Amino acid sequence: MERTLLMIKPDGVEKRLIGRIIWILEENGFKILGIRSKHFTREEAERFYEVHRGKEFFNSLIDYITGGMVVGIMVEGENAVEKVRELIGATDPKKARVGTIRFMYGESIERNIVHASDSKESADRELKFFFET
Ligand code: FUP
Repeated sequence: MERTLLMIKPDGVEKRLIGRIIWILEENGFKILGIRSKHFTREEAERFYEVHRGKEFFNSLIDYITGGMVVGIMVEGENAVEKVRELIGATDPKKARVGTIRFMYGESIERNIVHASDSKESADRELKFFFET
């Protein structure tokens, strides 16, 4: 069994998609081990997205992610990291596979509704922003 973080971003919360996204996870056989909402400080958001520091979209990304509440969901299942990434779809909703969360609800590469950890190492690191793991 593997654990990963799915985070609903401020636009997902704004669009009232929390329940629907949890439903999609459960419907796909995942177990929800924890749910926590929070408002990222700038410092936390910069640490969360530290791999993108220095890129041209970094400041805009930090403005967006600190602009409202986010919801962290601890998800458990077999190959959860890879499978949850498949469920959310490509970063750019225009390129996301039909039926994925970003295809259905994402507006742009930045306002793309959700985040999910891209490796076991990222999952361990990112879960700590929401849960005492
Ligand atoms: P993902 O792992 O699919 O969330 O994508 P990345 O780690 O590549 O990007 C993280 C976030 O940075 C995206 F969700 C949105 C933002 N981003 C942009 O705003 N512009 C870009 O060109 C790439 C990423």
